[in-house]
Amino acid sequence: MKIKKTQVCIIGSGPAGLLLSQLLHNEGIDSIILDRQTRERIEARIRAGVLETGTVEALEEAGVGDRLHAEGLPHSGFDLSFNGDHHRIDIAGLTGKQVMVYGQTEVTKDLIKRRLAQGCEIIFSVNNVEPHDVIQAKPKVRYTKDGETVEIECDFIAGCDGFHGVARQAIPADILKTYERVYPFGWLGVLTERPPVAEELIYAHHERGFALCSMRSKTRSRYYIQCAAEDDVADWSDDRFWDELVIRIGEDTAKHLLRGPSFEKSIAPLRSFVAEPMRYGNLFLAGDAAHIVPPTGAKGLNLAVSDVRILSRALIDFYKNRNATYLENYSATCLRRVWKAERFSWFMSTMLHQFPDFSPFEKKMQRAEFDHIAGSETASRSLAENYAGLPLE
Ligand code: FAS
Ligand code: PHB
Repeated sequence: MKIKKTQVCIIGSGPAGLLLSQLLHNEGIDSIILDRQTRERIEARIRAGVLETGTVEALEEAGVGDRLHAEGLPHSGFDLSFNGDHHRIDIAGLTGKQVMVYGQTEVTKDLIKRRLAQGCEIIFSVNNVEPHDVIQAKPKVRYTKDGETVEIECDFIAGCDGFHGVARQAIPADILKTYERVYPFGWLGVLTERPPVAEELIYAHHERGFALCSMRSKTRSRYYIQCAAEDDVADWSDDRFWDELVIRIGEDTAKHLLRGPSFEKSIAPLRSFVAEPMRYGNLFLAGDAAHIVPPTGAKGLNLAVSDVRILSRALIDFYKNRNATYLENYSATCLRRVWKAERFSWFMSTMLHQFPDFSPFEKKMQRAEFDHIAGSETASRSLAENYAGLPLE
């Protein structure tokens, strides 16, 4: 069996794995990244669209801030709409921060390009990835590629392999505790080469279901509508999608809507999920491998980045100063932030979506939540602080 050696073996070449590898490299720490998908498949994924300030700072530190600032759109607020009533959340006025609209697809492309340019070993299209000896001093990761079995000997394994990855499974069932809520609906998203309907994002509650108007640039729009969890994309023609979106965002907004052909259309399931602990021996989970949030709060990608900022700080302190304190505290530090993001994402999802089993009282509570936010600067500030990103510990 072929043997490779590195300091940190990273499973997953999504935003978490790529950013971790780059931040470690900046401090002279070597890593190898494994991914079961091809580079093309990874770079074709359409996912998040909103970056917190902390995420922008981390990407600048990783040396991929140029295109982000050249093409990204700084946003100072967004619109909450509830059955036609509107309330703007003034992020800049309430928090002094902005968010950056820049697609995760572009973040991933920028990070892969930089990692490869710096000679990082990213091994795509691997199979049968297996963490081994994770509680030993020298854990290993085995995989196969082109029929050959390879073993990577390392000091640490970073499980950045997403919700469906293998790293979380390396934590024994009697130690791993998971928490989950699956929502009774999904998000049907489309991309179209048309200017966005408004300058800022619109999160809309409507009796027929939730809708979100977002964007990727001044000429490319991203729209979502809540759909049944069992819906099939084939059930949704472009015309049916646009007609439904118009109803949910209301005529006043929709008169600015430019319909166009969708060039990406997909349905994403919604769930809240947390796995504890995020560390077992020399295995560390980061990003979707450890937690999932419904995208209503725009937290998924940003949580992955904050995990990586905490993990890279811990690993760097260990290698430079042989101080393992941050490593020991990694899971607890991340989880305090994760649970606050889970709460915010659950709150936004509960207020804005139609739940088939909601009683009339619960529907009144949804409206009351909106009215409380619209009527209280304190409540609006709390929402804005969570959306813009809570401070890193
Ligand atoms: P990722 O899932 O991005 O990356 C994991 C990587 O690990 C993948 O490249 C995968 O191929 C690889 N992998 C998996 N198993 C492996 C194995 N066994 N061996 C080797 N490699 C393996 N977040 C938002 O903030 N806003 C959104 O609108 C939004 N929309 C989303 C839509 C969808 C359909 C999904 C699935 C997620 C969405 N998210 C959104 C969340 C998303 O952005 C994640 O938070 C983000 O991708 C997390 O990054 P990673 O943790 O790196 O995981
Ligand atoms: C997106 O643009 O894809 C997007 C933006 C904000 C969200 C979710 C998705 O809350």
